[in-house]
Amino acid sequence: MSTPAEQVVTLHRPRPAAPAPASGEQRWSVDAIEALFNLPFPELMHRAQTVHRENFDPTLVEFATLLSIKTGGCAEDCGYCPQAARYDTGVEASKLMEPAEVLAAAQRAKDAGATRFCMGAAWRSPKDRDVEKVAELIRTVKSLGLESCATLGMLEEGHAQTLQEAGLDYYNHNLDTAPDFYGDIITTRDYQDRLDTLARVRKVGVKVCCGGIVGLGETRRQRAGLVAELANLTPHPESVPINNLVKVEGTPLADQVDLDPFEFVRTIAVARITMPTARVRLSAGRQQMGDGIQALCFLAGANSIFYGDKLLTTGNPDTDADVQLLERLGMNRAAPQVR
Ligand code: SAM
Ligand code: DTB
Ligand code: SF4
Repeated sequence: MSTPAEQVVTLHRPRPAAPAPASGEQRWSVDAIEALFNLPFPELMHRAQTVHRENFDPTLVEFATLLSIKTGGCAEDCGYCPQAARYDTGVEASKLMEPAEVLAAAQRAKDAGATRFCMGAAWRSPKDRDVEKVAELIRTVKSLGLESCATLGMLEEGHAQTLQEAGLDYYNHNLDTAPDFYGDIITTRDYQDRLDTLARVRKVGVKVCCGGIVGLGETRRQRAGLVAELANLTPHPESVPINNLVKVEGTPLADQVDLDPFEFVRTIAVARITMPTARVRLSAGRQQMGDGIQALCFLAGANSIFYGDKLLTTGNPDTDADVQLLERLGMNRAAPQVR
C-alpha cells in the first residue's frame, strides 16, 4: 500500500513531454508520431480529447452510408480485399448499378439518418464512360440533399473535374499503410500513384477522404508512418477513415493475427491529434470490435462511422444497434453539412 504522500506524487507526476511537429513547420516526423503512440494510454487519450474538443463537439458522430455500386472482379492485388478477382472469396462481380437503384438506396440511407452517402466501385481506375455514369449517380445523390463521396480507384485530372462538376463533395482514396510496408500488401500500383490521385482530387477542389487499414501485420512504427503520410498532406485530409482489417477467407490476409484493440484506439487518437480538424472515421471492423472499444474510439476522437448493415461486401453493425449505442453514451448524430 502506498502512503497518501506517495499517492499525491503519483497523481501529480509530470506529464511525459507532448510530441508535436518541430516548431516553425507543420510536418510531422515519424519519430514524433511514434512517440505519441508510445505515450501511456491515459496521457494519449487526454491529448486526443483536448484536440478533439478544441475542434468539434465531442458528443456528435457523423453517419456515412456506403454502397457498393460496382462490386468485385477488380484487377488489383490488394492483399486484404475480397473484391480482387485473383482471390477466391466468393464475391461475385457485378455491373455498375443504375441510377434508379442508387436513388432508392440513397433515399433509404437518408431516411435511416445518414448524412453522407459514399459510393464504392471495384476499379483500378474508371474509364471515361464510367466517370460519366458515376457523375449521373452523384447528381442523383445530391438531389436528396446528402453529402456525396465516391471511391473509384485512381483518377485522371479530367475525371476528377467531371466528378467535381457533378457536385462530388469528397473523394475517398486511401494510402492504406506506411510506404515501407506497402509493397508487402499491394504490388499492382505504387504509393506515388495514390499520392498523384489525391493531388488531382485536391486540385479540382473536391475534399479529400484518405486513411488506411491497420492490422495488416505492420509494426507500430509503420502505423506511425501511415499517419505521418496522412498528416503531412497539405492540407491534411478533411476525412480520415481508419479501417481495422476485416479478415476475409480466400484473401492472403485471411489468417492475420488480430491487432490489440487498444492499439486500434491509439491509432484513432494519434490521427485525431495530428489531423485536428478532420472527420476521423471509425471504419471497417466495427462488427468485430464490441461496444466498449467503439466507445473508447469516440473518446479518442473518432467522430464518424459507416452506418448501414453492410460495408461494401462485408458486414457492419445493424443501424438499430448503432442508434442504441449512441443513445447509451448520450451522444448524437451530427447534422448534415451539404454544399
Ligand atoms: N477500388 C477502390 C480503391 O481501392 O481505391 C475503392 C474501394 S476500396 C474497397 C477502399 C478501401 O477499403 C481500401 O483502400 C481499404 O482501405 C478498405 N478495405 C478494403 N478491404 C478491406 C478489408 N478487408 N478490411 C478493412 N478495410 C478494407
Ligand atoms: C474506407 O476506407 N473503407 C470503406 C470505404 N473507404 C470505401 C470500405 C471498407 C471495405 C471493407 C471490406 C468490404 O466490405 O468489402
Ligand atoms: Fe480493387 Fe480497391 Fe479492392 Fe484494391 S481495394 S482490390 S483496388 S477494389
